[in-house]
Amino acid sequence: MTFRKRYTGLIDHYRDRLPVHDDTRIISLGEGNTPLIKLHNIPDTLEKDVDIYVKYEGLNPTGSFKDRGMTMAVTKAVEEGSKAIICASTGNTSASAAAYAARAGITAFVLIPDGKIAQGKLAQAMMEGAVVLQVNGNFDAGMRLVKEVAEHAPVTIVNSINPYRLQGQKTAAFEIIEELGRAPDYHCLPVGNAGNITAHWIGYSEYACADGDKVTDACAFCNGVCKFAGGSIVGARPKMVGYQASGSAPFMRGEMVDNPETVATAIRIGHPQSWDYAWKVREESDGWFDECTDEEILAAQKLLAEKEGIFCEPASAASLAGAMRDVNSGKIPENSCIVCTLTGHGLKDPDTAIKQSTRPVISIEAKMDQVKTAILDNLA
Ligand code: AN7
Repeated sequence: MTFRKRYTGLIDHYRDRLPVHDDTRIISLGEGNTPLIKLHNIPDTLEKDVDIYVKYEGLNPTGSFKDRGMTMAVTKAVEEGSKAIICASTGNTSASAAAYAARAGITAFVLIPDGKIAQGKLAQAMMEGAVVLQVNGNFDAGMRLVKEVAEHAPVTIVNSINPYRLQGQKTAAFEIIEELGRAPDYHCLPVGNAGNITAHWIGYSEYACADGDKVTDACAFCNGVCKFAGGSIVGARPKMVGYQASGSAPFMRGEMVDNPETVATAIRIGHPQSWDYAWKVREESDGWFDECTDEEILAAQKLLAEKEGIFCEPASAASLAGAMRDVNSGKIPENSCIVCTLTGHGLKDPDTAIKQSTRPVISIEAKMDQVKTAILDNLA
């Protein structure tokens, strides 16, 4: 019998590319190493022939991509002697911060917009012992408070303005390149604060440059914390495409949005923290931003579940909704290789899922004839 080496998280796996020391105590829950799933049924419904892969980040330990950044941010916070972390969050960051703080034995303070986070995320933060502060205001208001309080109180911010977050999140790009043997032509993501699109660009850029060289473009993003190790297997980088919800689309409006609204509460963000980085990513990658309506987002979420058996949360489906539209319009050309990041798990937001489900739940008596009838009525 042969044993496969136990996977122990992305810091262990990409140690030579991340800012940790040999004796750093790693705070990990086994994050990363998520599946890259090739869609089989949805591409047939499109007007052009393309390959679409989804990177199912909902399969991280707390159900979202935030864990990639949080393992780094909390590892470094602990290394630097911090006893408490703090974040503002639309839900997923708070769930992740709470989990990694519990693992490390430190305190997490999370500021969430009152009544505007999905139930699963709130349940996680509460169960994992975070101090939950419901703010009578949106994410942007919470973020302002967090930045200010961190100047006075002994707390480390673990929002994506913490540069270690992006370092952890860049590993998703490494995994994609290593599985495809190349970078995709297009990488589509939902955009809120624009930390994740920036992190992916850092990852692709590090992989794309020659051995030992620093890519000045990419290194401009890391605030000096990157530990670039070199090693190229690809020369090309993808075009980065960011999709926002129409009601929360500051990158489309060209300015901050003060009252963002969308059913995709994860990206209900009007004042993105990585504003400048994101424009730089768009420019350097020759990509673009676009917006999806709530209807398009929910339709894509449902299509993905019904046609492929993959359940993501509404915000995540913006990547697929936008990609499908851009394939049909020809903006993404025929024969392209496309990766869409599914940032969070569908179970995060059961309320929205049940509300938009059109399948009837059939109530029956515990009788055989009623089961048989239901089967005969519903066989495809
Ligand atoms: C599922 O949890 O900002 O563009 O506070 O949860 O890197 O902000 C969540 C963001 C996309 C946007 N998809 O990523 C938070 C938070 C999901 C998310 C995003 C978020 P960024």
